[in-house]
Amino acid sequence: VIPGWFSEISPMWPGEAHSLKVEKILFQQKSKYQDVMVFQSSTYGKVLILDGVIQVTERDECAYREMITHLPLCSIPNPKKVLVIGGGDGGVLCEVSRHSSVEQIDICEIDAMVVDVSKQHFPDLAVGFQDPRVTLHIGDGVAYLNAVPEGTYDAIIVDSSDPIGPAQELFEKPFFQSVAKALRPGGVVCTQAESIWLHMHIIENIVANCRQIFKGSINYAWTTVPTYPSGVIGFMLCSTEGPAVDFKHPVNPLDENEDHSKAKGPLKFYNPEIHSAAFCLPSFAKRRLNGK
Ligand code: AAT
Repeated sequence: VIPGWFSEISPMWPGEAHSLKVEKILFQQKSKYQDVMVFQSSTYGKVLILDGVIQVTERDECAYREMITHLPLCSIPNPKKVLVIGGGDGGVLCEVSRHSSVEQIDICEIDAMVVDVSKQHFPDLAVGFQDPRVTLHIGDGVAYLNAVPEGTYDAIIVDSSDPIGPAQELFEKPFFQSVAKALRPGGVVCTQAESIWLHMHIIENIVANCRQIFKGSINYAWTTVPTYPSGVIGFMLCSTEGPAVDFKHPVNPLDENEDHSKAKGPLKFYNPEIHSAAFCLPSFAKRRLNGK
């Protein structure tokens, strides 16, 4: 450990640790669920850390939040009811609210401290909570989903932390089963699905479970986020049986239906070309995920 630097050390990426130079620690407290820390870095803006793992940096969070939101929402026509699990910083909510077709946005975040800390230190993300379509539920995403009536949502976005800690169950088969039940026919889910460089075994397990559960399309996509382990992070996209969804060819381009009333500023990362490109996998990953 280098003095004055934050190093992201975890058994999920043994033998390596990305480091950021710390200018100042702005918040540090233990919540009911995890250690919460915010610091000012010298090159990535403010950084949110949960249990020693980087969740958000001001500089590169756009790549993650835009992709995890618009990959699913631009793949179906007229999404109306959207559920976000995790995502207590509010960044994903900002992106969902760009979609003018959306009428209802529910979010279930387990840790109220994440929401409070975001309101205090990441106002540009927490502004997502101000959209009148948003309802915040504080609680476990697993329990929340089990109580949702069948067929409720057009899209579910699982913006969850890694499977060590409170998010563990969000990577397990029963969770994907309740996601499928909560979606309408032809509804879509997009979940945070780790790195092709570090976590092929986790990804293979998610893909195997989803193949059994989702009778529509199943695709893995990825994007680059410099401060996430290995610099890339992926998403599992699935649709339920019903109207066919072709994730690789977006049918709902944002620029045509975008809600400009909130003056959010233009998208920084997502565009229709990068949407389709996100599903192109390196050969090693393609072989493993296609079972060849
Ligand atoms: N947009 C920021 C990126 C995240 S945040 C993940 C959020 O999921 C955290 O706020 C965490 O408190 C919440 N969370 C964890 N478990 C649950 C649960 N069971 N139910 C609801 N919310 C939960 C993800 C960063 C990925 C990091 C990659 N290394």
